[in-house]
Amino acid sequence: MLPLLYSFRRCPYAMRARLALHYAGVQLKIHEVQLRAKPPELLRLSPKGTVPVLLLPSGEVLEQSADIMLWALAQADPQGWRRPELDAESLPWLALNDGPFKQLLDRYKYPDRHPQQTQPAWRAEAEALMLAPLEQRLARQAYLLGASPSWLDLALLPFIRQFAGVDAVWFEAAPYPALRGWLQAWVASDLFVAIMAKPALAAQSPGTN
Ligand SMILES: N[C@@H](CCC(=O)N[C@@H](CS)C(=O)NCC(=O)O)C(=O)O
Repeated sequence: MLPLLYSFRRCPYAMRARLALHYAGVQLKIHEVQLRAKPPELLRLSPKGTVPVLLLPSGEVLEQSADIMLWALAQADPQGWRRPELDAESLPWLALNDGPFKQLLDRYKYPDRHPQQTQPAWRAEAEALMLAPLEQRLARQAYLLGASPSWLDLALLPFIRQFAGVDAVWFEAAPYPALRGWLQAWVASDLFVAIMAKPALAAQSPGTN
């Protein structure tokens, strides 16, 4: 039996899990779910009802994207992307991303649901919190933790991509050239292209795209 990943193609958390699993060369089955109609077996395994969820052959269930990434890299890490000696540096970035930045990203993306501020005001907060500090880092080093890639690049990439996509014209002209270069290179990578491939038609359920 192979590990089974419950995933949603465009979910940034599911994307980071798929990135790590693919990088590690883990053989698995992917169950593409519809968030509005989650399969009952997923909710039995993980009542909190978010994706990604990884069911291991042992019966163990990993319910957090970061845990799935770390599990994947513990299986294989061909290019040394885990870098545990840098956890003190990387884990605060992960927490910042998944907490306050994700919240601002949702507000920037759906300003109608968050009328306390204008969309540019939400964006400016997110820039100060995340984009400007990331730009500073990437102006002096090619990847988030130094001269070579790490799991932190994979963990943050889908969120920065989503942020960039809210207003691509704005992002293209924004004062973040190093971040833009980093994002473009990852999005063009074989790894990213592979994890965004649409599920084979035969495996698709009606209504997915
Ligand atoms: N902390 C979780 C967050 C996962 C999450 O929020 N996933 C979203 C999709 S991007 C989800 O499944 N939301 C439930 C829903 O929309 O019904 C993780 O890191 O895996």
